[in-house]
Amino acid sequence: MQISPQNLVKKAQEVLVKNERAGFIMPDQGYYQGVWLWDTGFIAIGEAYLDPEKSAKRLLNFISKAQWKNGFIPHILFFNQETKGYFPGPKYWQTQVSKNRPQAQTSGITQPPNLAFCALMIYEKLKEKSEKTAKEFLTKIYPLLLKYHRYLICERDPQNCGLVSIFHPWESGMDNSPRWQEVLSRIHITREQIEEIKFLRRDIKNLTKQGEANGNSCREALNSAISMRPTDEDYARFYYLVKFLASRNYDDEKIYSEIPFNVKDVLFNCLFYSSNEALIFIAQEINKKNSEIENYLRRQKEAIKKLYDKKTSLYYDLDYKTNKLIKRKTIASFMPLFAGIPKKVQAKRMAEVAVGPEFKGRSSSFLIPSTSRFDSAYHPRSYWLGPIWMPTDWLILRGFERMGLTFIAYEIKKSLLELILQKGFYEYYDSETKEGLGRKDFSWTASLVLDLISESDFWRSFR
Ligand code: 2M8
Repeated sequence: MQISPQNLVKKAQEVLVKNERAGFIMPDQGYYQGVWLWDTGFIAIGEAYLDPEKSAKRLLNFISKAQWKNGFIPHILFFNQETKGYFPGPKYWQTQVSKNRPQAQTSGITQPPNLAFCALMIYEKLKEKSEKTAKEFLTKIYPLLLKYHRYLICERDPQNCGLVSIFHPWESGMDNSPRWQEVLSRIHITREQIEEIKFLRRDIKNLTKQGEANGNSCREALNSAISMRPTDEDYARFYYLVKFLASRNYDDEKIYSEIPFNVKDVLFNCLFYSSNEALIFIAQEINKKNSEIENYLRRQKEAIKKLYDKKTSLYYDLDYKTNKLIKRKTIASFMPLFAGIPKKVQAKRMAEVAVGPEFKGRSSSFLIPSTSRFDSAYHPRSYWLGPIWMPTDWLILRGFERMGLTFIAYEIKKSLLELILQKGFYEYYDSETKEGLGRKDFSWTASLVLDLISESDFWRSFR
């Protein structure tokens, strides 16, 4: 065993401390040089168990610095103008073309909106110490979150259909998921564009050397290297979309109708739904009423229900251009559980799929790989094409728990903890061998362990 159960909290805490920089917690130490939106939310959950005041301060600080004037919260807040080894750094986003950009260096896209339900978790923990401090935190964070949610509703769902759009695979958090293959194939990429990307990504190859210099074994360093990450072709399309957004001055109205990537992502929408539930709760706690969010929540519920496919018993993204469901089975298909949307009978069917041959497979553990083992793009070691990721399995287990399917939730939780004790806090894990892959000592993995081992009933009770 790599970590003894008695040492788990200490080790998780060490990871968070190690990845601290300038008052923020980065995803890792070395590659991801900035603060990511949904990572920040998940990290805040774990830190709330250790030091809720610190966690509250960090979350407020992140939003205050990163948020644009129109309420938009970008997926990365950068520390510096240059990010050696990480592409694309600030200069490629050209955010200066937008009248809404903040002073800080940021990206120009967002990420799954988990911040409101994470803020509520911090509130729960703050309350255990001081009711007054807890309410003060909500009073400060509520207007910022409300502004962000209003941005998503107005700019990403201009037709008020109840589903917000994403404009880039990175906004989904599951960058190279097979869900995006067909939509992305509509973007034609030239040989020159691939060559340009090869050049722009050349620094990542230095990571291997850097890893060795830091005392990591060669194997571990190689795991972080280029082969398991999205390909140059993927990146050429990702970069095409970055340039597309900047060329429209980050004007959402134009982008919405013109961009080739406009998808109603099921994961994004379910986390937004849960964050809206949390926002309504937050408003009540500080004696405010928010009928605007309440109305949208009802609309969202009806719209998410329509993403269900009876034949496969799962939920799927909607391609805005074709108005068709994107029927690729991935962990995103289970996210309505977290939002509490499926009927009990549907949730039971989803549990059967999760533990069946397509996801759990023959493994004795109950871990859910990011992509169905039967999908043509499935790969056990390649980023979002198949490996096991802590935050998404965490969302699924909390979802099963919410639906009252406690047996499967318990089994996933147990399997996740066994995995961490045996392998440590990796970015993701091989879905066949369970080997730790990507970056070592990864913040969201360490942070969510702190929630898994707690006896807290919060995720079942807050809604
Ligand atoms: C990964 O995404 C970034 C781009 O945003 C990247 O590959 O460079 C994803 O796993 C994403 O979900 C995550 O938030 C980010 C930082 O951990 O890394």
